[in-house]
Amino acid sequence: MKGTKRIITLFALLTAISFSSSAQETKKEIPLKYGATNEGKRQDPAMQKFRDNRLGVFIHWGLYAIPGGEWNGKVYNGAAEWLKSWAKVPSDEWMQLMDQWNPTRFDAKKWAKTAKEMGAKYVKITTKHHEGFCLWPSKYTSYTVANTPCKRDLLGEMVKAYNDEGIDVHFYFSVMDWSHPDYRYSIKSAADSIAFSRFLTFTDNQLKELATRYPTVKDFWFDGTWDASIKQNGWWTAHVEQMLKEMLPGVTINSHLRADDNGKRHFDSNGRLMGDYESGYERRLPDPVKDLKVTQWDWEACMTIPENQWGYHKDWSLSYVKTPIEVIDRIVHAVSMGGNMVVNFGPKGDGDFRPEEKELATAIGKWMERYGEAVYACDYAGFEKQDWGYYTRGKNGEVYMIVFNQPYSKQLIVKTPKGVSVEKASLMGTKENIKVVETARNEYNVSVPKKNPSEPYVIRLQIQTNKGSKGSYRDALT
Ligand code: FHN
Repeated sequence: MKGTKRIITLFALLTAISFSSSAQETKKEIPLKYGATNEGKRQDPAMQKFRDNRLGVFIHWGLYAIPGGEWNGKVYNGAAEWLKSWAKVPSDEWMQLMDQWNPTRFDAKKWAKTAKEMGAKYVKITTKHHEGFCLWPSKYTSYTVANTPCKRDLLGEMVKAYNDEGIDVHFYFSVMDWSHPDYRYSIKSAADSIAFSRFLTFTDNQLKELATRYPTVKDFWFDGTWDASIKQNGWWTAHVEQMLKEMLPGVTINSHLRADDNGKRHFDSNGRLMGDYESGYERRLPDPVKDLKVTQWDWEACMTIPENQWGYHKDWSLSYVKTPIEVIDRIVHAVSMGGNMVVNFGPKGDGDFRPEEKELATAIGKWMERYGEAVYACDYAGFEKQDWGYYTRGKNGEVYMIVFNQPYSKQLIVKTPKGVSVEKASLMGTKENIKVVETARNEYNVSVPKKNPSEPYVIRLQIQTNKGSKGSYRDALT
């Protein structure tokens, strides 16, 4: 019996040793040629500007805007920009839509004005979506605006118009290109490898063309990079990042582009973020309590207004459509965790926006005009999340409470970190001072405004650090 006990103890010891040494092994740095290039958050002015912008608009505009989700009389509920795939339309047939591409109502200046009035500080434009149609006259393919009845360089017009309004332009670019004969989903043979390397050269050429023709572009947002073919060519993603950064000093690049030596995407095999900011939050947001790790790096989320329509779909009744307050909630949610938010618009084939989108832009603009101080250039505040809404922190250390849920108690609970006290509170956009009562150690009741605002509102807190609570408190002995 004693012998058996000893064997069990020895076995447990050996298992523990082998577990702890394997834990140590996993901690070892994996040597990488194509891993992350930045150490921590970039702090240069271009990145700071990207971060301070906080609110952007996404424009998904391509041939898919013409059928708007319907092919041969059948309406497909899936994302409209994927219609070619849902309806299994061959590329040559799909590209015949180019004959109908004549957006007579397109007015870049109006688009830029709409974005400005909405309070957007930047725009992300689909230069080329998965279908392969280019909004600029690329000399590397015939599938471009130049070969449509429209003929104009629509991308160039947009870059100029948005820049004239002081709005930064970011380029969305899909690497996956359904129109290109050399694109491969995976590399299974030497022939695939040769074709795909021709495709990568074509892509390099298009990217260099974009960077040269439109040098004011501030960011490249890559998409369609999830296929095995790209993961097998992590070197190429590192090369593109370097190439664009050499051509356009200060340019920012999303994590979507990157794969490392082992095909790991977004974060390399050592867990470091690749690219300049994380771009994995599409139509979802990190949990404000459980996912605070995101505050350690820069990130940007993007969101559709219906559940999942990026390009124009003629029937929005097929899924839930977010209200302006729900969209504002998501913008603030992102900023409260140190992220940016990009709200998507899918203009029609004629170049106009649907009325719902115009109304939404106006509603967001109205709110941002009044409360934008709590959004632009703001960051994670470091305060414990409360049910009434979100906190953000301004550049001068002021803390904002953005209240979405009005409590019956008429008291908004604020719990401050150790050593931080709330000195004063005021309602943004008014001269009203708000009553603050310390209720326990590092806990305060902040009164709701005298008159209930009929919209989410912002209370500005004046806080002091290295001070803490004034009362003498004793924790319960339990
Ligand atoms: O497939 C695309 C989709 O159509 C859309 O462009 C979004 C935008 O973030 N990105 C891809 C889906 O992840």
